[in-house]
Amino acid sequence: MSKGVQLDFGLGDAELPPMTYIPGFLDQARQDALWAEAGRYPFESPSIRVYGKWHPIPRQQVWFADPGCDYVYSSLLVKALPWPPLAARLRAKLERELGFVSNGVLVNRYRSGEDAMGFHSDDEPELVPGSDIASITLGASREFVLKDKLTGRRLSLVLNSGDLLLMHHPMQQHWQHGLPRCKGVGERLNFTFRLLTPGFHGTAIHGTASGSAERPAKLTGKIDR
Ligand SMILES: O=C(O)CCC(=O)C(=O)O
Repeated sequence: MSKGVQLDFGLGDAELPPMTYIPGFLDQARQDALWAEAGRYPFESPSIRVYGKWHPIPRQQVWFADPGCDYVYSSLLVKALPWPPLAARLRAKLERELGFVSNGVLVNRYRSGEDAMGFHSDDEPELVPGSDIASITLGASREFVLKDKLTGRRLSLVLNSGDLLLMHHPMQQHWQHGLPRCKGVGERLNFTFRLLTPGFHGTAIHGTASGSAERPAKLTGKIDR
């Protein structure tokens, strides 16, 4: 059973975002195997519309989830693809060791330090209210920045390969997070495990049709994240 590390931003407990940080949650062998599996994931950089113009998001992503767990993310409807074996095994490890239950994982691929994610909160309506998010890093170390929605105050920590960050409810209500560009770094993968309300977007919960390789529908996007 892994233990969380106390993050010290020089603040009192009451001012800290509710998070648990577990460095080295994945050992090197697991990291290597997952990295190799991810080499076969069908990553895409869907385009979103910002102020009337279409732009590919500055990273690649793929969404694996249980049937019926389609996700509107960055204003795009993303169909649930079936779980690859090692991503499913990692989901089971989180549940077994930490009691963390999820039914989908968004895998973000940052091809270099030029890829990034803007400030946002994971507060989509299909996420089960009160649920937590588990984020696992592979590859290059990157700065993960948090911004207090009320005061604008920023905190940051460096996420290294194999680290786990649990973002507990109600962090998404009060804080935004993002991954700024960072010159000269290599590829990084991030697995964020989430719990969705199955069937939220009216898709079938039973049957096999949901794991299609259909391209995500393009909807109007207001944010670049
Ligand atoms: O790559 C990361 O560490 C952040 C990912 C993230 O913020 C998200 O998937 O919502």
